[in-house]
Amino acid sequence: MEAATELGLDRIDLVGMYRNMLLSRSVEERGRTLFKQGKIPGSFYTGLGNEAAAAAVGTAMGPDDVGAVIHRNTGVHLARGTEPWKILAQFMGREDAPSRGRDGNVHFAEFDLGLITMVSHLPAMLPVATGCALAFRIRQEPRVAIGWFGDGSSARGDAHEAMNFAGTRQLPVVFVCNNNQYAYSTPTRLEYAVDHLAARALAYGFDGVVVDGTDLLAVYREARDAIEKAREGGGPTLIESVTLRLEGHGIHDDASYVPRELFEEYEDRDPIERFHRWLVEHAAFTDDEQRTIESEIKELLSEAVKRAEASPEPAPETLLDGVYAPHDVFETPHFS
Ligand SMILES: Cc1ncc(C[n+]2csc(CCOP(=O)(O)OP(=O)(O)O)c2C)c(N)n1
Repeated sequence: MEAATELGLDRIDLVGMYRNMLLSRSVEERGRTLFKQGKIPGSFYTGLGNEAAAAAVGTAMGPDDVGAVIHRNTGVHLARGTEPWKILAQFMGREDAPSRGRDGNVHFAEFDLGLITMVSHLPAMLPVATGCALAFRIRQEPRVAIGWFGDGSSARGDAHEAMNFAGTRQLPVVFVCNNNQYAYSTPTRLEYAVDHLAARALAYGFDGVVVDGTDLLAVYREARDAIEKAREGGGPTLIESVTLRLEGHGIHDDASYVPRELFEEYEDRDPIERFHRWLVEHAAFTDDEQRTIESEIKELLSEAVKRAEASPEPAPETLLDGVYAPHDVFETPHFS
């Protein structure tokens, strides 16, 4: 428990992050079932294996910080307060979902909770995170922006541009790379020639750290330190959180290109089971508590499915509503 106390986390925080991981996986499992029932259009994507990293960074963010999320970050949405029914409604393309049924099923975020919706073109949101950080600097607000990206996305120009700009201005932004070792079927050795992506930070003029993304407390420590450093004017950090995508890119992909042994290695390091063992050993977490959380999540999700299914699909004649900015008045949404 000492390690957690040093991080400013009490037992309630720890159990909260554990619950976040369980809920995140359960929401996605429910999504998988809905997909099999033909209720989810397109394909279906999860953050299986990335739960600890998402819960940890989402929890380490301050209330006024903002984040540009990607498709492996269900736990970040939950940590910011997105209700599970909205996520399920989003998966199903319903009218009451954050994207109101007008974008891909993992392209969503609740702006009011400080999250920015991703667009498909990865990692186009990193310059957006850097832009938020520039705005915070100009307005002299003690806020930090977080930009997530994947190992594959790191090979694109916009990743470099966002980090280079942030480095030159020492902006309050934290770049979090979910390095899950494959970009679709491309392994990391074909994505970059350095040992670790975090090594690139040196060239941009800021710190880079590699962390085991299956270790919740380790990710929390790095995220909290980087966020607080950025808030205090210490500039950006690149955190490379190493995990393995525990299934295919999406439900349509059998991941046959990933060696079986690699899956086995990472299944043994499942972030949820790993932190469960930690809680039992260090925080006297009981079977009763486990059962209570599980049954509470089960109930929450049956209600969530009902509420999501009750939300209509968007009416065809309204499909373009909200998709394009009005041409006469261009109002830029902004964080108050
Ligand atoms: C610019 C661009 N090229 C291709 C794609 C298609 N695409 C979507 S996700 C993906 C893999 C991205 O890999 P990575 O950044 O490592 O994230 P991961 O999906 O592995 O978490 C690709 C190629 C895209 N969305 N954007």
